[in-house]
Amino acid sequence: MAFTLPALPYPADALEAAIDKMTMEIHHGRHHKAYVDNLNAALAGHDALLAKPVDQLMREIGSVPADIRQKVINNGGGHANHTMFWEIMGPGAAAGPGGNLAAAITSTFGSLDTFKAKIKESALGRFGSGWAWLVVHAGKLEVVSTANQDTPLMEGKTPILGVDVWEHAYYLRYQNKRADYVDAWWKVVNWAAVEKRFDTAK
Ligand code: MN3
Repeated sequence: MAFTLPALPYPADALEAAIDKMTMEIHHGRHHKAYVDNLNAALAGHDALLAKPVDQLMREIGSVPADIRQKVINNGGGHANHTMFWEIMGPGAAAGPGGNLAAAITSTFGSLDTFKAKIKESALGRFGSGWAWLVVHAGKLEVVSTANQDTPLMEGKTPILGVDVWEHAYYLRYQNKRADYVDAWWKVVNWAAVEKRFDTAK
């Protein structure tokens, strides 16, 4: 058993409203692929760990031997984070959430706009590389940020939306303008997929 790179669920040019085709190709085909390859290399010979779904592997990071744990955090986190990232984006997406998620965002943050502002603050506040997340923790929504490829799964939190703020995610079109990238990114959020993750996480 080995981890494999999942196919993008849409063509690489499908998210042009926010992310250009070349960025998608390099991000998926090289960066994400490298995380998968390096994760498999780190876990060579550890068959029980290779057999776990990646989200479970990351939730149970304490069971990974100490000598390879940081490699698994970096590359297993990279694999888990990017797999979710592709799934919660899509072309022609709705402008905002519906259903239970819309109600939970309003009751937690006050409004969708306030929630988006919190994600932006979190994304811009992350010095260097990392992610801004909407997670479910103990049944409640929280906005959190992580460095590098650290995943909220390692803290017992379930990410349901996340924006990659590594420069490789936006540099070709936005260069140093991370704020413009985050503003544009909402155009390609697949809210139906986020809602589904929310309903499952609760
Ligand atoms: Mn990335």
